[in-house]
Amino acid sequence: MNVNPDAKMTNFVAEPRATDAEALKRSILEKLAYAVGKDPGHATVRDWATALALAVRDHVVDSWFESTRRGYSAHRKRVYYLSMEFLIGRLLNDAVANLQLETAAREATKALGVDYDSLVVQESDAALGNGGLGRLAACFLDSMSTVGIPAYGYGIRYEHGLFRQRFHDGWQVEEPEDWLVSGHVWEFERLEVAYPIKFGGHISFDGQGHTYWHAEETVLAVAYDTPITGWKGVHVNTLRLWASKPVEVLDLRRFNHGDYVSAAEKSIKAETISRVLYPDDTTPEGKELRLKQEYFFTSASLQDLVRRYLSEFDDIRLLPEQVAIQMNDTHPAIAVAELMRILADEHGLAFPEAFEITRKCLSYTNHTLMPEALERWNVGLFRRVLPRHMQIIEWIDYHHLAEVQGRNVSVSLDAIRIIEHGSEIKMGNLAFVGSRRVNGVSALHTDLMKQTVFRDFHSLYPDRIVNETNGITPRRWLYECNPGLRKLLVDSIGDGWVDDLEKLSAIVPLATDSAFRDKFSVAKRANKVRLANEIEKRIGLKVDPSALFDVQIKRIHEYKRQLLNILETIALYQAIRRTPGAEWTPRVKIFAGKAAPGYHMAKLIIKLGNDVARTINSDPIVGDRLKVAFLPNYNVSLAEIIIPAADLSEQISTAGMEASGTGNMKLALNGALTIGTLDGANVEIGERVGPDNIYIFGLTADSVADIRTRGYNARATIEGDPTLKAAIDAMVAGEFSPDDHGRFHQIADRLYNTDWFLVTADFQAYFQRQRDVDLDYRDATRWAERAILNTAQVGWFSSDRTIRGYAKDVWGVETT
Ligand code: 26Q
Repeated sequence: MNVNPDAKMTNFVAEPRATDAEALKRSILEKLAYAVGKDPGHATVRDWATALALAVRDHVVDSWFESTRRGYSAHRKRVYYLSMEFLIGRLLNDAVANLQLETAAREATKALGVDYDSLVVQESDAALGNGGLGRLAACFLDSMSTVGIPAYGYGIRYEHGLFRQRFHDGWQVEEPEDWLVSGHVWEFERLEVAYPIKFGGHISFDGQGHTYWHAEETVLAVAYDTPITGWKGVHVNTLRLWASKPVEVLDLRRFNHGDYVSAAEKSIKAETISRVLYPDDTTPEGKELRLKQEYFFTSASLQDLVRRYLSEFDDIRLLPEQVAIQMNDTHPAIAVAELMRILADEHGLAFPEAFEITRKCLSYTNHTLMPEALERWNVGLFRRVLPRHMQIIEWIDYHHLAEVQGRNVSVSLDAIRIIEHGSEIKMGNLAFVGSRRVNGVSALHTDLMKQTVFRDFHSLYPDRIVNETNGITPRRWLYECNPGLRKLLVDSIGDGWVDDLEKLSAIVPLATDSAFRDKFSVAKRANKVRLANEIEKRIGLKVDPSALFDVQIKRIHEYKRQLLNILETIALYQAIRRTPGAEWTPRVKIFAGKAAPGYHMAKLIIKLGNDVARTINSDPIVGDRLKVAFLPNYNVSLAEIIIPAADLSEQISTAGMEASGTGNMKLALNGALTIGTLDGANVEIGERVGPDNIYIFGLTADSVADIRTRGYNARATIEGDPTLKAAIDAMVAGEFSPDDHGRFHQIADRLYNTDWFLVTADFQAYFQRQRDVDLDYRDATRWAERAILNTAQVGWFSSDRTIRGYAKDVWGVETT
C-alpha cells in the first residue's frame, strides 16, 4: 500500500552497478557496517559471509526488478511450478557464478583478509526436499531463468527441512534440521502478501447459486520470496515459499482472563502447518497434517496467481492464455479442485466451464510407477478437512465417468475412477483427469506409464501423456562444483556450453589428444584429493586418491539396491582375502544417503553398510586395495564435493523402478562412467555415450515384469552362485556384526524368500561387470578417454533442454 495516496508511485531504477573488485569490496564493507552492524576488526567469518552475500544480493535484485518489469510489460504467459519440495542448496556461490562475479569476489575478499571459499560454506544448505523430485524443481527454476521464461516456483517455507543424519554406532539417527536459525539472507519477507486458507467446517447454499464455506479453522499463508538468477543474470525469477501464520496471534478473550498458555494455542497450531518437511516413505500414509500442507500451499499459490492475473486482465475465462500451472507429482493435485472452487464459488462460473478452464491451465508430472507410492486419501478424512473440495471431486468423478460411459469405449471404469469404492481418493487419477498434459520423466518411464498405471487413461486420451526426460543445471553441476574441469573446458572451447550444453560435443576429438587427456586427469585428481580430505575430516578414514572412486549417492531405498552394491563389496573383500597377492585394482566405495525414519529395511541396510565398512577398513590384509566410506548427512553441498571426484557412478536400480534418476546425469557430466541397469534415464545416457563407455548389466524392465508374473526362485539362484552364497553366508554368520549375529537375518530372509527387487537375480551379472571395470581402470589413458567421452556426450541432459521441451509441449510459452 502506498502510504501517501497522492504521492506518485515510481519504479526504482538502479544506477548500473560496478562489478570490479574495488567496488565490491566497498559494498561488502558497507554491508558489514550498516546491515550486520560490525566493524571489520570485530567481524566473525559468519559476519563477513553475510556482508558478502548482501553485497552480491544487490546485483541480483537489480536484475530481478528489471526482468519482473519486462515480464509485466510484455504481458507474457507465466509458468507456475507447484512443488512440495525445492532442494535449493546454497545460493551464494551460485549467484556469484551466474553474475560472473567470481574473480571480483575472490579479489575483494582477499583484500579484506578473508577467504572466499570459507565464506561460501557459512551459508546453511536449504534442504527443503527429500531427493530427486525436490532437486529437479530447483534445477528447473535455474533453467527457467536461464532460458528466459517468466516463472514462479511455489512451495512451502518449512521451518525444518529434511532431518540431519548422524550415525550412532553405524545406525542412522535423525536430528532436526534448523536452516533458518542464523537467518537466510536470500529471502524477502512479504508480510503484506498473505492469503487466508480455510479448513474444515461445513458448506451452505443460498438457493441463488451461491455457495458458502463456513470454515472451522483459518490460517494465513505469508509469502517469502527468493530471487533465482539465470545464467549471466539476464533473467531472474522468483521462488515464493509460504509460511503459515495465525490470523490472530493471541486469543484476546482468553488472554484477558489470564489464561496465557491457551491464549496462544491456536497460533501455535497454525504455525504447525509449515513446521516440517515430510520424509518420503515407501508407502505414504494419509496423515492429516500432510493433507493440510498440500492444500495450504496449493491454495495460497492459486489465490496469488489469480490475483496477479486479475491485476492485469479482467476476463477470468481467459486465464489459460496467461497461466500454465505445473504440478510436481500429485502432492499439489488438490489444485484441480481448488482452482475449480475459486472459479465457481468466488468468480461465479458454472462447474462445466470452471472445469474446462482448470484443465487448460494444469499439467501433471508423474515420478513413480509403484502403485503403492501413489497418494490416496481416505474420503472421511478428506471431507472433514476439505468439505467443499470433496463435493467438487465427486462432481468431477461423476461427470467424467458419465462422459466416458457415453462414449462407448472399452476401458475399465475402475481404473479411471477418482474415488475408489467410495472410500479413497486416488490423487494420480484426479491429477490426470484435471490436466492438459501428463508427463513422465524419461523415455522408458513414460512408455511404462502408458502401459501400466495410466493404461486406460492413455487409450482414452492418447495425446495427453508426453515425455520430458529430466535434466540438470550445468551451472551448479559443472561450472560451480567442478572449477578444474570448468577451466579446462573454457580454455579449450570457450564458455558457450554453459547455456548450450550440447556444445560440449566439441571436445569429442580431444578425447584422444594426450595433452587434453592429461589436463582432464589432473582436474579429476584434484577433485579426488579434495574428496579424500573431506572423507578424512568427516569420518576419519584415510583413502588413496589414486584408487578408483566408486560412488553410490542417493536416498536409501530397496529398489535403488544399495544392498546389491554392499553384497558385491563383501564378495570382493572375500576374494581379496583369499589371494591378497593378486593384482587388485584399488577401490574406494563411497556411499551416502538418508533413509526415511520409518523405513526399517532401509535403516538396516545403512547399518549393514557401516558394519561392512568397519570390518573391511580395519582388516590389515586388505589394506588400500579396498576401502568403504559411508558419509553421513548427504545433501546438495556434499553432492557438490563427491560428484566431481567420482570415477564410477552406481545406477543399479531394479529395471522399471527408477523413473529417471538425475544423479546419473550429474556424475556422467563430471566424467564418471556409469555401471547401471537399463532403467530410467540410464537407457538414454547409454544411447548417447555408446556401449563402450558405460557398463550395462542385468535384467531389463520387460524381463523383470516377466519374472515377477512367473514367480521367482531366489533360493535356487543363491544356491547356484557360490560367490553370492558366500557373501550372504558371511552376513548371516555375523562376520560384520560380531556383537549381534542375528542382526542381518531379516535381510537374508528377504533375499531367500521374496527378493522383490531381484538383487540375487542381478548379482552375477553385476559382479562380472565390476570385474570388467577393475581391468579397464588399470589402463589410465583409455579410462580418461572414455571419461572425456562421457562429459562430451551428455550435454543433452541439461535441464535447459528439458525446460524448452515443457515450454513447447506442455505449457505453450515462448523461450528466448
Ligand atoms: C508423499 C506422501 C507423503 C510423504 C512424502 C511423500 C513423497 C515425498 C517425496 C513421495 C515422493 C517423494 C519424492 C520422490 C522422488 O524424488 N522421486 C524421484 O524423482 C526424480 C525426479 O523426477 C526421479 O529422477 C527419480 O527417479 C524419482 O525416484
